[in-house]
Amino acid sequence: MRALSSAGIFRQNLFNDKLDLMLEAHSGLSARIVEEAGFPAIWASGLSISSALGLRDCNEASWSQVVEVAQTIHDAVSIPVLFDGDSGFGNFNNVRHIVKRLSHYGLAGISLEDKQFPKMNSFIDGVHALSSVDGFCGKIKAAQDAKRDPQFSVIARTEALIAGLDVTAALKRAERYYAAGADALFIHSKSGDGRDILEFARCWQGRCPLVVAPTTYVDTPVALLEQAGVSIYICANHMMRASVHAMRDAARQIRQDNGISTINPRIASLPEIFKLLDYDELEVAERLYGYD
Ligand code: SPV
Ligand code: MG
Repeated sequence: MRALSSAGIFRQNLFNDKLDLMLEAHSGLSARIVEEAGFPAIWASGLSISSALGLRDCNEASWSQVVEVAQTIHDAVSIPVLFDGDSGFGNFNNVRHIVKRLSHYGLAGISLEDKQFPKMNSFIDGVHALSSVDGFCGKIKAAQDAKRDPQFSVIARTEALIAGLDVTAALKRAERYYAAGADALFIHSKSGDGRDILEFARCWQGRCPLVVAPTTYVDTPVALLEQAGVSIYICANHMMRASVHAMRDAARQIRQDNGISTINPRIASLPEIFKLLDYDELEVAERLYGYD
């Protein structure tokens, strides 16, 4: 029997009856740590990848830059990687070009959001202009038609709540995206208590899997979201944010001490890094293939 592709494994996570947590990665190294911690899948976050590149999450990074990082992540791990496709980096034609490449390369799926291009990160105050419903449905159809692996998932993300619309308006958009062929629906919100998400999920009634990224409603219990019908809970930027604190502390300490003696026992040892990146495997391979 043929082994399931990464996309097939992700689809199983999406459609099983339980909620799965996905954690963000923005580099091959962070991806290895996410896999090591036992997560079933990785969110290749636009915000985190842009931040790691020293860029803002408003499409300052080109689509090929972001795809290249996502491919590096995919190469570094054996768990599925879901690509944050923002608003598609243009129109339907850009979308199908990107989906063709991602699915060809073996990524598990793409999330596309109904904002105009260039998009701005959802947590920046200001206007979040939505795309037309018809235009976004075209992107979903184009993505489904372009994928090279039938198991590749196309997730439609509505930013209706982010743009200040209500749950009814978000549901209307979601219904159209589902009818256009989305495999799952990502409902995003910047509320502090997640009540809008729970209301949305209640009304959605499990028509297709729901995806959420509770960045602002951190205290909403995971079990409550699961009961409401959420399939994927994305921890969207936490590896990137954790690394900023850790790197700041290290930089300050080294600067203050004018040396590396205090910081040395507080950071990862080199053997730890070698283990994480499986240097031992090289020895095994050398025995098999020779050294030259
Ligand atoms: C990202 O991680 O880039 C996302 C999620 O799209 S958010 O930043 O919450 O919009
Ligand atoms: Mg994003």
